[in-house]
Amino acid sequence: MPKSHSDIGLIGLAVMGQNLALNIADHGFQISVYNRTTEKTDKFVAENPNTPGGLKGTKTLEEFVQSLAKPRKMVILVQAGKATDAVIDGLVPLLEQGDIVIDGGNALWTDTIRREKALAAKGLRFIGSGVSGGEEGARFGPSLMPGGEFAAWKELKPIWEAVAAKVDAKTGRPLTGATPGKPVVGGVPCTTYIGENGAGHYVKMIHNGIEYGDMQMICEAYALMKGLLGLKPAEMGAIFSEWNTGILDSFLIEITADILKQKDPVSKKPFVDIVLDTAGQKGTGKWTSTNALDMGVPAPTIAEAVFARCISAIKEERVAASKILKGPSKKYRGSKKALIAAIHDALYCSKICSYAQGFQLMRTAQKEYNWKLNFGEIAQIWRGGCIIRAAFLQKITEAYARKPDLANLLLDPYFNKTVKKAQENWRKVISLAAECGVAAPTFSSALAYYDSYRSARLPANLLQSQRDFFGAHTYERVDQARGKFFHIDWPEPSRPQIAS
Ligand code: 2AM
Repeated sequence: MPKSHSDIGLIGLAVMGQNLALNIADHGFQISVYNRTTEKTDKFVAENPNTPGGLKGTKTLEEFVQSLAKPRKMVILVQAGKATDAVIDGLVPLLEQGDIVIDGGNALWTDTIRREKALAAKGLRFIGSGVSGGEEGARFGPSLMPGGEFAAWKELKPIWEAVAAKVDAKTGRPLTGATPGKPVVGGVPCTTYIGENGAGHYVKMIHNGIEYGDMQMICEAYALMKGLLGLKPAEMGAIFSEWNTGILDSFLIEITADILKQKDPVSKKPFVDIVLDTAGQKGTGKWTSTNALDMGVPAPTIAEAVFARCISAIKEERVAASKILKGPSKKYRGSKKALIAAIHDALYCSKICSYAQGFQLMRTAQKEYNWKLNFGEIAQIWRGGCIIRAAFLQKITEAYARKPDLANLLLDPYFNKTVKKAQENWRKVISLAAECGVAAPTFSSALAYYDSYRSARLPANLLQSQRDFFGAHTYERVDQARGKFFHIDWPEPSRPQIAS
């Protein structure tokens, strides 16, 4: 017997929307659905007649809104940007005080802040929730990062906790095996209240920036094994499978192993060998990097991962350059086993630096936006459902449990000790990469970040002197208190003057 009013509604029946709606219905919630093109709604409802909670198709926004129990809760899953604004504009006149609009798209966090404020002025509540895990995650358990008014979150919480991915309470391992109509039972849900207004979408963006870093770092490990050792894809697949049983245990390492073992169905060659080496991007890595520059927070490894995609995209130019620009002819002649172990360590150390940068960004943003982020919990809800899910995240949760106001992940005793032990290998890999001409932009950038961060004195003394020389930008002195600025009268440059 359908309920007179649905527990929640969802607007936007593209794949993500359909999957999230089915996930919600699988948990016994009745859900009303609406799509701008009605045929899609009809088809979707007709194709899924027997979900535990029930799907209710609606043909107009009015019908959709009227079908919801109060306070109404409705999830928007349409394209981020203009489409989201268009849907909100259509909804607002139909809503009543206290109703809750939830944007599950990949919105820019500043848009979420703007929308939350605009709706609050009308007595409506707005939650911007990051939804991570792609289509599979949406269907069987995503990682959910909601931001907005806390009281609104409490209304949404039972549904969000039910549909989120689950991890084992003791081990933190993702609980898998959900099938249509039979979701995972028990476990700790991969969702928690992130913070006010745009906090959820901000944290989702950082997740994606970290994801860019993880993916590129894995690609560099692959490039090094291929370039320095000449390994074949299947051999590398076996190595990644082995790595997946240790500290690198993660979704991305697991799928990399599978990809490297995959044969192309057409040519029967290793699949990766027939894939063109140009990578696309949708923008969240760029947003993360731009935000790092805007806030003046060093996140070079994440930015390098974005640039690595950019350089991959100029394929024709690279092919032309490859015929002109020569690299070294040096080959690696040492132990294969030792180098594989060193690449493993380089990957792990680089990963630690990349995550340290992501968490530094969140730490700075929370001050800028007055959020109170719980970094340990954020790492925890990334353990299941999302693309960066990894055993390693447990170490981050533990680090923040030890010291909630940790300034940088690298300063935590576990990470400090790990990098100390592994850095010889890390440095060996970077040296070899440079000597043999294999590009390893994120590995190298991460090491430079580590070496800069641990430097009590950087060459910026010279840089500031240059600034004072040509622009009278002043400098601070090592023998005076901070905040006192000096300038000296510099001599004319000694180079010959060019006559104008
Ligand atoms: P459609 O099926 O009618 O195109 C992803 O594109 C989803 O966003 C689809 O469900 C799409 O609806 C919806 N969408 C895109 N732009 C929209 C808009 N301006 N208003 C409402 N829905 C929109």
